[in-house]
Amino acid sequence: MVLRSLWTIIDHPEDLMPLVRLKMAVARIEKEIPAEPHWAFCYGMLTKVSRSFALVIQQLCTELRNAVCIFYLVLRALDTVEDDTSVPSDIKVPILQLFHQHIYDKNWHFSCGTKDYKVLMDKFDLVSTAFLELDRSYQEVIEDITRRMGAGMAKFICKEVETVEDYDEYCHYVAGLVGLGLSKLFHASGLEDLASDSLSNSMGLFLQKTNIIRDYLEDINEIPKSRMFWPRQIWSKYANKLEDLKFEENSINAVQCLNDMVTNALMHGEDCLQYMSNLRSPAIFRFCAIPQIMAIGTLALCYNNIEVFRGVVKMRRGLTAQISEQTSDMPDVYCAFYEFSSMLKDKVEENDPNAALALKYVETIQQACIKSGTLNKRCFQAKVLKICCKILFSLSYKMLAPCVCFKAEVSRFDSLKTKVICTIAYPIVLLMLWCK
Ligand code: IN0
Repeated sequence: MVLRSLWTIIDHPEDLMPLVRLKMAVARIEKEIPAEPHWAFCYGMLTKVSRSFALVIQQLCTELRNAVCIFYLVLRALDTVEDDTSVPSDIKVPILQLFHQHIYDKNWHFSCGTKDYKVLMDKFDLVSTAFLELDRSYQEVIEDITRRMGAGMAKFICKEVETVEDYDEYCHYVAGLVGLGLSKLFHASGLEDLASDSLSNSMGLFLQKTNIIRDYLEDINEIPKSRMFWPRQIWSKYANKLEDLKFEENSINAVQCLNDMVTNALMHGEDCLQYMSNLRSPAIFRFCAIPQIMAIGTLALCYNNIEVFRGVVKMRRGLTAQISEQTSDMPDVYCAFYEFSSMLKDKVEENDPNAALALKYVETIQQACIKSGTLNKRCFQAKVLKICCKILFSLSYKMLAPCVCFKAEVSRFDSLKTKVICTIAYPIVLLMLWCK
């Protein structure tokens, strides 16, 4: 594990500093938890259930940050109820439908979920206490979205995702509504114009469809019962049962089905670019842009990749650290969307049944990036920087490694043992130097 991480760093030296700085940023926010017990619980919980979200939320001004933090935890709690397969449907449905009322009641309590989610549910009174301190305009948004999401989730408790229309409807309830809610919170803060429902919905759908694709294996292997979000209308073209896609003998069909799903998600890319380009506040912009870039990066990684059916396919942590450091304005987003969609385009095979449609969506995204007129300069600078970093790293590695390695003579530097020692020692020395 440690050795694999070291090889990844040797392969991608440009990841090293962003990773160290990210670690330090996480340590900083863990120290900066507020004093009042209910807010301390909420921010502590946020860091536990989602470290990267806890980081991006930090950029928002205090008032909006508190509202988004509570919105996130309320939605996570709703999700915990929906996800807990040990709760019978007749108990679950009314809880989902009435959740928007429970958030006002400090004495309401329902125990479910596991690990951190169980703690969130058991101490939900602390989330309610914090919710009741928010400005009324924020409370109204959170209440309204929780009501609509709870009703939508309840509808899908007894209903499978059959058609592509069902898939869009389900994703609207669990993620599109988050987009609508966030747009209203941004507007209530006075920092943004109110975005259209359609663009806000697309922001959520792009993220959620990416999660559903990436989490195929985790969801299908869920105990005691599989969770299935891939629409039958898509997978039935490639298999008799959704779980058959994970078996080796169905690899060709599995990858074609996966490509069909990725193509479907790509359709929202253009709307997301439009939504982000309308934002005015730099903090809100970064908060929105980082997850979107992660999503298109994940889609590019998953496309035509059988590993989705074998294990977890995730972007390198170093790359996600780089993205969160290097995303500050729209040209950065255009550059990332262009680069990741090019990566995906290179993986499209002519004989794939959905090749033409995938290429069409890639083209649409790339055209939007080109039209911005900011692409060439920014992307070129980023590439040059990356290449320089690689050259510098490999040069300094060759020069420093023999010194780092105790007793290593240049002639013996090529032996495998020496190389392994140097590979371990070099990043440590580099880190120590940098920390000084
Ligand atoms: C989110 C979204 C989110 C952030 C910013 C702007 C958004 C606009 C529209 C819709 C959603 C928006 O971001 C988080 C990101 C996240 O939690 N990532 C995970 C990583 C992962 O792999 O899952 C992490 O651990 O950090 C998100 O995924 N969702 C979310 C939930 C609530 C809020 Cl307030 C914002 C979940 C979902 C279902 C995609 C909407």
